[in-house]
Amino acid sequence: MNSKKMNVGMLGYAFMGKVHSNGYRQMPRFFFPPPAVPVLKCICGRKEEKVKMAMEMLGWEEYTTDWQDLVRRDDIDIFDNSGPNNIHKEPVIAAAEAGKHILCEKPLAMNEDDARDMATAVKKAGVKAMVGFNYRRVPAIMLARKLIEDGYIGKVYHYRATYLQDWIMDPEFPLVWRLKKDSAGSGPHGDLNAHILDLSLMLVGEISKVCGMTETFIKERPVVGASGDLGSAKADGSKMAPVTVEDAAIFMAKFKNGALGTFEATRFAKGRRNFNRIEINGSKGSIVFNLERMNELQFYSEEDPKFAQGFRTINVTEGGGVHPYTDKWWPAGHIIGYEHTFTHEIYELMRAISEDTDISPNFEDGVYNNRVLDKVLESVEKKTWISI
Ligand code: SOE
Repeated sequence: MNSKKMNVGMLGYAFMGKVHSNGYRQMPRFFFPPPAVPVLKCICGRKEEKVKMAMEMLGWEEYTTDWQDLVRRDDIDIFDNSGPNNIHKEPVIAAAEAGKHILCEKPLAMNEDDARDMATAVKKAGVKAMVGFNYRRVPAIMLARKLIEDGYIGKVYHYRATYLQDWIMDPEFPLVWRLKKDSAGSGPHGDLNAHILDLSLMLVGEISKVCGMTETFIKERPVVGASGDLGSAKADGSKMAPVTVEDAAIFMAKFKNGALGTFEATRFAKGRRNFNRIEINGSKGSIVFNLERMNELQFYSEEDPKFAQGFRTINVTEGGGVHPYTDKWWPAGHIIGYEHTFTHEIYELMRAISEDTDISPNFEDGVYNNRVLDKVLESVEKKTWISI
């Protein structure tokens, strides 16, 4: 079956570049027949020797170090920005102006104003544009939304989310781009609160006001050496520089529908590698999702008989259309992982492009996300509640 082919040009070759490449390769094989076949045409990065190796390792046809050329090539249909946050805006706007459809990693931008410029550009260009909030594509999260929308937990009172990591607790860990305000915009706030904030929009709705607190526990770190290799910092350990983003960011929120929200993002939760946990409490029941047990959803219902009430664990892998995406992978009980969420994301992107249907999360969702993130930081500065 010869489905339409769409050439992809991607900026970035690190973690997100790697997992997006896997998604492009896997999607047409598992979502068969695919809405379109993504061709891994050209991968782009600053360091030629590294991006050349990434081309060979990840299965791209070509490589370049010139994103300005890449986004304007006539033979590129989709531009995927998997680069650091400070190079989301300019290449995405240039690609949209050149008529490319877009997949941009989260957070959409460094701040709301930049996000708004990006949303305006894609709207004016009339191209499809998705933000890479991949956890929306976890089957258990999609089941949580169904349970909430169908009234199984009643009126939502609480959204309680923690996204905990611990990868930078060693004071010797060098000053990588995620720890610099001019390249990341913020620390775990824009990196991790962005995710649990996007899921709150999907599961509960919009927020009306926020109040936040941030802390930087380690104030300065070794500078990464000229080679850019993390190990080079040890060699140049004499050079230290200030950390310009937070190590932890916590905020409270009031949702427009009256629910209360608590959000916690940190890279200093020793023992938590990528602990993204959400609990939602309603008038008739509760839901708990934990990324470390990604194929399961915990569900409590007051409508169970009194002698049998308790949090049940649903294995979200039933086929036959019972749970989303599962028919594309394995039989019930054979679980999927983190990387499958990106294959789902790429399937939805290419389906929306091929069928000319709406995309979610779209750039307006990205603007909302950056706006709330900015308002939390404003509340930290002003030490008060800030309306959205
Ligand atoms: C690092 O914190 C990171 O790679 C995030 O940037 C991703 O969005 C998250 O899914 C995993 O952790």
